[in-house]
Amino acid sequence: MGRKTEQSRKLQKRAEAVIPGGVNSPVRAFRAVGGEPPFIVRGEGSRIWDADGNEYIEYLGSWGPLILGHAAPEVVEAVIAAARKGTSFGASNPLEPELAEVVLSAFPKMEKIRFVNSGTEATMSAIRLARAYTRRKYVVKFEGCYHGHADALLVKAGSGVATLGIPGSAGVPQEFTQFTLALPYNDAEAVDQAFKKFKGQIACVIVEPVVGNMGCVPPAKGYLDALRYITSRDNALLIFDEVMTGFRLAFGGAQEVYGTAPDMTTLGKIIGGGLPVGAYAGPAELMDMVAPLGPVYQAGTLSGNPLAMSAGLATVCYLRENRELYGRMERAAGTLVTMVAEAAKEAGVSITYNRVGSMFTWFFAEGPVTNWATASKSDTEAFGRFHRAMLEAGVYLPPSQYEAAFLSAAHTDEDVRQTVAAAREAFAVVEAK
Ligand code: HOZ
Repeated sequence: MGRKTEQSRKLQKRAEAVIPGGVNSPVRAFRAVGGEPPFIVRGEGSRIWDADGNEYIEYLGSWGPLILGHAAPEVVEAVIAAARKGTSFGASNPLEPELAEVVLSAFPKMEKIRFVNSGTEATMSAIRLARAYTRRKYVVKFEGCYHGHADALLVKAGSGVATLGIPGSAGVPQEFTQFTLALPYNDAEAVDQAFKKFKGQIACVIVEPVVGNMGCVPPAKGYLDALRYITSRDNALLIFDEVMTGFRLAFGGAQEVYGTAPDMTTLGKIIGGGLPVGAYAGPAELMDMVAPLGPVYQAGTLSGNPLAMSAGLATVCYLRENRELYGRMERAAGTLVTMVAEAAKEAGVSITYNRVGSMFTWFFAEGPVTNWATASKSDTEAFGRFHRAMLEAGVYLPPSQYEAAFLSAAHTDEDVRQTVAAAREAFAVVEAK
């Protein structure tokens, strides 16, 4: 219990005076877990350090992008080299087609890609394109899935809105979401019914093929294929939101792991190597509808920014050349989640876990977690106690039950061992209340 907090506390106070909640993204405020958010001043490999000098093993990875760990030398060198040549041109630069080629090589069905600045922009633009292509209005999404904070997608959403218990948002007129149908995840029958009810009117189904935004929830066997079948049957498009899972679960993302090909893919996080980026990709026939070739407008001052492109390129090229990393991360994450679950059992604490590759969640819930209905039964108070105890012990987990954790290529067996030891002590605190 020797963690110092004075400097972070001061910084939080200072930030709160000028930034809503002191944060630039709500879930960072630790409201769901209690305690004070440390201000991070440095990261290296699997570790971060806060303003008071506390060191943490961390499983946030900047919410997913840092698959190679903090300040990976390849990425840092690439960004420095790019910055020396200029930080932004507002004109095309050679790194854009270079990154486009490498990213597209991972997704055989995607022929063209457009880079944007965030996952929110990526999904918003993909849906605009799907609506233009199909000339239809309705969009199907799933409860507990989060596709950024565009108005039409803030319906029964996961991530921060689920964390704060407000799965929509004030300021979004009902008219803006009237064409959004939110259905339970992992329930193909519900999708079939919706397509029967709205026959010929649904433009697309957008899904996180492995959900990360209600915690990690994998698709049931055959579920993604069912989505593929139902959408194709009605000439609607299937969009895989692989902002989290792209290059995370495998080089070719969830579509490689599960063998189901969508019509469009949205990306972000890892393809920016820790700098702001997003992208949407699809067949040329579709993508050529985007301006300047077609009538679907979408633009951005910093899109294709050379620093972001260089960080993304360094990251995905490293992954392409070192694919054995995926097996290594999967084994380490497997050991971690099962050993922590065993520690929970020994302490008499009820948890269940989901893991796909290197993304995972320990749910403070009894039964299997397969959708939002089951995820939302988690004991979030117990999760909060666990989170605070882990932080005290030097382990930084996502500050929400409804966000996936990520293990990086920089995590070592020793990190895993220390994390399990910390969890053992934390469960005693969880149990004691
Ligand atoms: N998009 C990230 C994963 N849910 C969360 C980042 C945030 O909301 O700050």
